[in-house]
Amino acid sequence: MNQGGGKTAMAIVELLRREPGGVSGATIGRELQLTRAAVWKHVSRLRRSGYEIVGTPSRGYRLASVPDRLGATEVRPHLTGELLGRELYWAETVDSTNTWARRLARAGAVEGTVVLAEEQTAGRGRLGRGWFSPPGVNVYLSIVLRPSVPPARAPQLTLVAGCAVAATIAALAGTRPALKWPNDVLLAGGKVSGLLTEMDSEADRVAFVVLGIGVNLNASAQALRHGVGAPATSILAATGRVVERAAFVGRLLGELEGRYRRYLADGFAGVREEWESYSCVTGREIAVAGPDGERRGRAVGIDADGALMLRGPGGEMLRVLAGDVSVVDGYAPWSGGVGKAGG
Ligand code: BT5
Repeated sequence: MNQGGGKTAMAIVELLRREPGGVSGATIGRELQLTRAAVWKHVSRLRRSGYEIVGTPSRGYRLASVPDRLGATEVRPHLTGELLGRELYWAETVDSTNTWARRLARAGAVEGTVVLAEEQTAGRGRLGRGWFSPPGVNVYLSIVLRPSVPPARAPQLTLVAGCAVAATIAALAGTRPALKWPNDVLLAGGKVSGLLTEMDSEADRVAFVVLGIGVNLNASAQALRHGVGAPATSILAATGRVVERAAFVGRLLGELEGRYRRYLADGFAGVREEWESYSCVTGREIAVAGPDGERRGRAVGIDADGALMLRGPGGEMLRVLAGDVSVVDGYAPWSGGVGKAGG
């Protein structure tokens, strides 16, 4: 496990990206103040780690392809913000990026630290559930945040992040997903993404939040059918589009950074309307299985704090802070049929 991507290697890749026609070793050396031998050494190392760099006598070095990996060297060129991703950690395989990020946060990791893995061997959902995390096709990332808000407000970050995931999918998959309170993102009949927000708090303030995001990008429908015991999909399975994973991560972190900053400045109110615009449960007859048993009613929407509001059978309003939602009015918009949705 490392932070991946030396600074010089990253600078060379950036130069090569900027000059798709090729750039001479002498120019690289001049710009980065390296000897030709040092340039050659870095290029060789990049090649060994999967970068296809073609060398021609006339044009110098040309970047032919970038490895499909989520290391710092691959992700950094796609970052647009200043906060999220300023520290990037990457691993080929890890038990859970959330567990890893929590460890880093306890050891003092700065706000905005992002942890990525190609594969998780013990990816986690809520309440001890698992997250199917096959290697090399999806996104598994966790972000360390240190918002100065009371602990009770931390769950709002799940909704903030849900909007960012939905906006990123809408932009890169060309189709608008739906949000199911509190932490599911749904696309064409299945769950495409799940969020797991975990917190360490002191008496009356959050010490840190680890925001975990799993998104199925290029997993096949078949793999998801075998790996998940509930309706699941990926962007590829739902739309036929292959998504470049590093570009997706960059876009997602940018979308999230903007919303996170607005949330810190203006509170949850600014997020609420956008969240509602993606909601697939508002107006539906639903059941919520929560810590205090099951509650039924018609979903009215989320309130100013992000709690789910239901109108109960007797017309009374119910306020739900946690639970699993399923639609019971005979039509589940994400499953295309009757009954309970997964997640
Ligand atoms: C979630 O929990 O949806 C939160 C998932 C968070 C995963 C990310 S990946 C990066 C970070 N590191 C982690 O270890 N976790 C986070 P929940 O609402 O409890 O839903 C879990 C349920 O979703 C499972 O019981 C399955 O039914 C279903 N599921 C599992 N893997 C899935 C997948 N890859 N795609 C769609 N659905 C899945």
